[in-house]
Parts: sequence; C-alpha cells; structure tokens
Amino acid sequence: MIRAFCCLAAALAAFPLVAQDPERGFRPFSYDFAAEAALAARIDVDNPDPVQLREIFAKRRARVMEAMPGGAMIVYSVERAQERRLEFQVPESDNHDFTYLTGLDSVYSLDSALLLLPEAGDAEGRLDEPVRDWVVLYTSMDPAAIAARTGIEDVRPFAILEHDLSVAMTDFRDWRITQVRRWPLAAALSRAWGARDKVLYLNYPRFFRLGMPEPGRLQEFERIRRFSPEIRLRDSAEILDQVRQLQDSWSIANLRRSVAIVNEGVRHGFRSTRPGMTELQVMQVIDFVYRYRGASLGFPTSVRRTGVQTPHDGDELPEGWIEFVARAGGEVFQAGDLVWTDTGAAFNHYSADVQRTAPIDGRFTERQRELYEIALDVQKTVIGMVRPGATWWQLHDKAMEMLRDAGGYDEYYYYGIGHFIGMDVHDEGDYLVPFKPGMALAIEQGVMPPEGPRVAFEDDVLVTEDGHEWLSRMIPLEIEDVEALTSGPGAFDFLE
Ligand SMILES: [Mn+2]
Repeated sequence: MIRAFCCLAAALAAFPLVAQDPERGFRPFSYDFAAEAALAARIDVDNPDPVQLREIFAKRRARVMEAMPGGAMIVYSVERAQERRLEFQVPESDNHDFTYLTGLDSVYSLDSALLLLPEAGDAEGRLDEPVRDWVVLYTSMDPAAIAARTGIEDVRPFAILEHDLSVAMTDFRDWRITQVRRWPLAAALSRAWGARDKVLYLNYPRFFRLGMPEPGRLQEFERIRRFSPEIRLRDSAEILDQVRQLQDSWSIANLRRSVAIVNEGVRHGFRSTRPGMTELQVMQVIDFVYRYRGASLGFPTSVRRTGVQTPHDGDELPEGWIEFVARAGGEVFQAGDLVWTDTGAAFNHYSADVQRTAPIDGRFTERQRELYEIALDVQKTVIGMVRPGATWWQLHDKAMEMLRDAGGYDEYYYYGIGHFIGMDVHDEGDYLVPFKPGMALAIEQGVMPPEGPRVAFEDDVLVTEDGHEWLSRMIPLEIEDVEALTSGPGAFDFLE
C-alpha cells in the first residue's frame, strides 16, 4: 500500500550510507531459499500438518539463536498499547514477533514471553548438565496445553519469568553448587553472561509515539537496567529483522495464498464496478471476497475513481495518522472513469499488497491508454531488475528516470518504489542491504498527473536465487486482460 503522502523516500535519503555499526552485529545464520521454496509448495495453508508446522517454527527459533552473537533474548507477547503509530499496522502487528517465533496468536498468546538462550559453550563455570540451547516459553495458559500446541518442551507459568530472570542476574561466581543444580536454566543464563557483556535482547515497540501512554513492559525493561546496570539491553529487532526478511516455507506458502485471494477480490470488484456505484461499494465487494476466502485485511482496501490520491488533492493529515485516513469514499463512478485499488488480503498473518487500475466501461480512452502503457512499461522494467544483489535505490532511480523521460511524470511520483512484505504489509527488513533470495517485495509506482487520469500499479515479487518470481502476475495487468475483465457482467449487477 501507499501511505498517504508517504515520506519513506525522504527518510531513506537522509539516512547515511555508512558501514554498519559493529555493535549492531548479527552472525550469519543458515537459510536455504531453494529448500524453503520447495517445502512451501508442499504446505496446505488451510489445514497444515501440525507436526510440520511445529518443525517450521522450531527452525525459526534455531535461526534466531544462530544469528545472536551471544546473550539471551526475551520476546514478550504484546497487546496493542498505542493507537497511533508512525507506520500503518494491523491490530496484531505489535505481536507479530512473538507469533513469528511461536505460532501463537490471539488468546493463546496473552501474557506470554519466549526466552531464547543460545548455547554458550566457551563460558566459564560448570553446569550440572551439558551446555545447550534453551528455549523456554512462559504462558498464562495451561503450560501442558501450550507445550502440545507449540512443540516447545519447556513451558512455564508466566509468573515464573520474573523469578528465573532475577536469579539469573546473580553473578555466576556467587552460585553455590546447590543452586546450579536447582535452577539449571537460570544457571545457564547466569553462566553465559558470566564476566562478559551481559546482553539481553528485548522486543521494544517497533513504532511508537513518545507522547502517548507507554507499553507496560518498558517499565520492566527499565527495572532490569536499574537492578543490574551491567546488563546491556538491546533491541531484538536487530536480530529478528535479519531473520524475518528472508521468507521461509510457511511465509512463502501464505503469501502465495494472500496474493491468490487478492486476484479473486480484484477481479470481482472491478467486474462489478458500474456507473452509479460508489467507491465504498466496490471496496465492499473486494473485502467480501477476502473474508469469504477466510482472509482478513492486511490494511484497509482503498478504491478511488480518481486513481491514487496524491498530495495535490490536499486534505493532508499529519504523519502518523494513516489509520484515520478514509481509503474509500462516497464518490460515485461515472461512465469513462478508471477504477483504482490498493489492496491486500492477509492469510495467517501474511499480507499481500497490490494496486490495479482499469477502465470501468471495458475500454480505455486514448489518453488513459497512453498513461497506462507508460506505467506498465515502468512496472515491468523495474520488476525485471529484481534479483539478488540489486538494491531498492537502483529500482527507485530507474522508475524515476523512466517516468521523467516519458513526460516529466517523476514530478508527481511522490512515494518510494516499494517495501518488504510479510507479516506486515510494510514488513520488517533492512532497506540498506542488497536483495537476497527469499526477500518478498512490493513494487509500486505510477503515472499520476494531478489533473488525471492517474494510473498506478503495485506487484508482489519474491527474490529467487537467479532473479525473481512475480507472485501477482496473474492479477489482470495487460491492457487486453484488463479491458476484457471490465467488459463482462458483474457479480452484483442484479442489485442495480
Ligand atoms: Mn505498498
């Protein structure tokens, strides 16, 4: 999707392209795109094999522990604490890190936390049992039931977390043998911290508003720091972003499904658009198809008869109010209009993000066709550039160049060429590193002169080992396909 009057490009331009802060390191971790893609093809996202699913989530946790340079990580389940963000999100976005690592959501994730402690074989001091990775889930539900559901063997009541952490913060040199034997997890953590930097990764809010009531867990984080100033608290996003941006089998399978559902929604929505219908009614058709297919909305569906909304339309809201911007309204379609949508179904928390434009009468005017061809050419060219090693800025610059050469349309292209997709429509990722196999991208641009007509596209693309896979290719885009789509009868014609 496009954020209304998005400033992503400006923000990225201001970001210095310096070498990574060595302290913000993560270790290389195992990820085999070909294997993940092959497994994705065998997953039934409607009725996943629970054993297979538990293995997939175990692999995610193992990957995160591999990527951690040391220390421990606690990912709390998070209830939505702040209403407005600097970024568009769904209500569950805050909890996506926890869901990503456990598979738990909704009521099964309330008051929970996941502790990851990678094996610290070279730490000083003896334990009562072999050194190993620790994965501990703290839950407010029945631990046995959650253990069965997740496949995590060590599940404890949530109240125990405070105890385990308090004990572990004691210097391992002070530990009596009795205590080492009594509290093996806390002993392992205390020993791993030992005399080195006591690093604890915690999930801070990813997007926040300083002026609003703060999430309760921040007070806990502050207490930890006060009790043990030696502990260095770090943001778990440093590690999780690196892992989450490489889509695994479950992610790929669900992204495919989301895109397939969008294909159905857009086809029904566009086919149904008639003079006299409102933007809101077309939006409802699209949203209905998503819900009928068991999906939710990755973000509110936008439908406009004027094409994509641009800053020239005025009506600007301050940054951070995106959730309150109406994305479809009461404008009534007229003969000769284009219909434009920016939409994404979400399936099992994975969101597609697609934009399409079509003539509601089944026939472009000459001017509409002219602009459509320009935008289509840019879209195909930019998507064609997606391969490992390419960068976001290469794609953006190419689009700007082509839009400029086609008639100065770069002047009206006010957002950035794209973003990562995944659990969030604007997913976690690192926009400064070149593309790698397994990254999922949304590529969005258009020809948007303020006087219209406006044509904009957005497509979902998976970076593969030797190039890319255009996931949303089947959603009508070629001129003849789009015209054919809106020529036929609509599913809701009987409603008049
Ligand atoms: Mn988008």
